[in-house]
Amino acid sequence: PAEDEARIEEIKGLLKANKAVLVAHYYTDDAIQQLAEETGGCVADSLEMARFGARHQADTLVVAGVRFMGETAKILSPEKRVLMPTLEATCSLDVGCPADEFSAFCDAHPDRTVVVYANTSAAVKARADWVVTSSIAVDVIEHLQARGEKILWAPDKHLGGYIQKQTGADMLLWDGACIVHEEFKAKGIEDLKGLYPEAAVLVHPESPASVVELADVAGSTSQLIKAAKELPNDKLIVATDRGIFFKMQQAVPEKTLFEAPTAGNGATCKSCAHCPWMAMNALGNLAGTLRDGSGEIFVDDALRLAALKPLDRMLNFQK
Ligand code: CIZ
Ligand code: SF4
Repeated sequence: PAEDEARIEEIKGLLKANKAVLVAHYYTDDAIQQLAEETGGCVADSLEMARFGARHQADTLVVAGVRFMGETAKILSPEKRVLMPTLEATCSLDVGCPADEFSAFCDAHPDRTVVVYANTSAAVKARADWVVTSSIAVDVIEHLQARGEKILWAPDKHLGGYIQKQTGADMLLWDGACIVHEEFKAKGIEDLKGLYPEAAVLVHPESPASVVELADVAGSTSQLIKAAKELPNDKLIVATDRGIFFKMQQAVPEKTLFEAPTAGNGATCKSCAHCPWMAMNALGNLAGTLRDGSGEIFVDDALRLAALKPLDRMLNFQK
């Protein structure tokens, strides 16, 4: 629509005027991802978003995603201004792991190395020995296991259970879940496979074990996009936020992508394959934060330094 066109032009001007760069997650809406691409920003998973933001020369990073991604950007780049289209965009994993309860859990298990998923608050990261994203979680846990370490993992129990199965590591799991991935149903995927037996199944391991078991490839968003290119199949059933279809279809324009069903019986679900918090990022509030700086992220200095340690371990980790 013409209204969006005008907004997009305005945002392009504001990005320049603010020496700002737009960093967007794969799960944000197509218009945001496209704008990030067109303006020299990046569209990526949370690990690559963090790396891109830290390396970039811009004065201001505009992070389109959820709160922890903006916080991570600020922790890694304290000298930059970090803006988000909305400060209300959280994550069920972050909400389900309050720092005080988590800290008590760690205190009760002092013999374990604390590894947390990137989808956590700065305060939870500050209590951890390691931060990981789903792109490198298995590699890091393998490395710790080889050193004989026992793990305390938080917050996603499905991802934790998947890593445990892959590595055989001794892992004590926090009881958290992603409201989007938790909705994928094995029955629905099996039914779809019945219709398209030649289709490959791609699954993000935040999904329940019954769904991951059906996967031809399980992996992070960037790993799934890579797999879409490498697999010979020209039909793909994809169990992750449907925002990923923008980049995945670009990567394999000739292939047919199917959304994995979120209900086995056609019933509606809470979140239906699209994260409600990612969806809060829109052209209107993106322009708004660039105009008035309303969505700026601040992280207290002591907290920042404490959270930086386990984040740096992740960024410096070589397999
Ligand atoms: O589910 C998420 O929020 C993901 C996949 C984040 C990430 O690591 O990119
Ligand atoms: Fe959190 Fe799930 Fe949304 Fe990702 S998709 S931000 S894990 S609620």
